Amino acid sequence: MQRALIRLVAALAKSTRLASSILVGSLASFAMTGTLVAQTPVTPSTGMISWWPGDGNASDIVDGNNGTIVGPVGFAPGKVGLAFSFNGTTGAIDAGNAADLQVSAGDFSIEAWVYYNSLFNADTGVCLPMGCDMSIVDKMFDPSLALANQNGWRLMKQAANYFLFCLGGVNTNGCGIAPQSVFSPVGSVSAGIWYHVVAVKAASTISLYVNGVQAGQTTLGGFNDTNQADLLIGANAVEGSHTNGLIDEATIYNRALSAAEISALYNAGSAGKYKLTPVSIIVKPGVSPPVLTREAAEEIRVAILSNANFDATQINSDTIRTAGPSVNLRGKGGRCFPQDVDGDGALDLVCDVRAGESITDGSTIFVLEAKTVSGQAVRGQQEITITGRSSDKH
Ligand SMILES: [Ca+2]
Repeated sequence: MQRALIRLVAALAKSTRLASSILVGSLASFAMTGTLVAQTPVTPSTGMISWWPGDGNASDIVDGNNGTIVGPVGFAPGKVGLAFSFNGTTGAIDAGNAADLQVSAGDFSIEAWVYYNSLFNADTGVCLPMGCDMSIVDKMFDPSLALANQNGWRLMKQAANYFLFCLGGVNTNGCGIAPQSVFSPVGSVSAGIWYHVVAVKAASTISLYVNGVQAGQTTLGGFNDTNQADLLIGANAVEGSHTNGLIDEATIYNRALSAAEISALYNAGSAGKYKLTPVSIIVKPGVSPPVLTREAAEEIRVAILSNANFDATQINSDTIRTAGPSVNLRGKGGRCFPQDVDGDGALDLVCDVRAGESITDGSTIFVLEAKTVSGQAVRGQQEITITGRSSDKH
C-alpha cells in the first residue's frame, strides 16, 4: 500500500514541487496511521488486589496498599502514562505487608511492564559479566538464613538477563532451578525495550509470561513463605537487586490469570487497563453488620451509593460483577432499582446480584465492579461475614 502511495505521490509531484511536498506529508501520515492497531484499555481482570500505576505517586488505586517511596525513585514517561524510575543504585517502592498481599498460599499473579536503561546496576554481589540481578516485584526476605531466597517470592531479571519467577526454597535457594523457579531463556532480556511480564502461581504450577506469551512453566514443588517481607517494587530487601530503569503498572491479583487474559493485557499496550473509580457500597442495606448465610449469599442485595461526583443510577446493570476472593458472581448483571439508601437526597442504585459460583465461609471482602453507561469503571468493596448453610443436607 505504501509503495502505491509513493507512486501516486511521484506522479502528482510532476505538477508542482510545492503540492507534492504537502501531499507527501499528508499521505505519509495517512499511511502511518493506517498501519497502527487501535489500542483500547482492557477491562481489569477480577481478583485484582493492588495496582500501582506509578503515575506520579506510589498510590495503590485498588485497595489502599499505598507504596512508600524509599530513596531516589522518580517518575518518567512509561508504558502507560508515567512509570516509576529507578537509578540502579538505591531506591524502591515499599508497599507494606497487608494481609491481602500475603497471597502465596493460594493462587496469585503479578503483572508489570519493565524497561531497562542498562542491564547493570551499582550492586556488587549479584552481578555477572553480562548483567546484574534486578527485582521487579519482590516479597522475599530472609536475613536470618545463611542462603538467600528461602522465604517469600520474587519476579525479577536475573543477572544472566532472563526473567525469573521464584518462591522461597525449603532449606535451599529457591531462585535457581525447578521446582520453585520458572524462567525465560538466558540472555533474552535487553536494555532499551519495554517488556510485559506476568508471573502466575496456580494450584500445582508456576508460569512466566513475557509479552503475552508463555515463556516457561513448571510443576511447583514445596516452597517456604512465612509472609514476613514487605512487597517491594524495584529492589530486594536483602540483596539490593536494584532496577536500573522503569517499572510501570505493577499489579497483583489473588488468582491465576489465564493465558487469554494475559494476552489481552499485553495487547492493550499503552492504553493499559481501565482505571477503576472507587465507590461506596453497602451489602444488605439496612442490616448491620452484613452477615450472610451461604444460602442467602446466592442472591445478594447491594446498594451502590451516589456522591457529589458520581451518579450510581448511571450504572449499566449488565456490567455488574462481583470480584472478591470468595464471592464470585454466577452469570452477569443484576436486577437494579434506584433508591436513596443513605438519606443524602441523591438516588443510589440497589441491585440484587446473583452469586454462588464460589462462596466460602468466614470473613471476606465482597467486591463489586461495574461500568456506567458512559464506560466509567467503578469498584466498591465491603467486609462481610458468610456463615454455613443453615439447613445443609449435603
Ligand atoms: Ca503508569
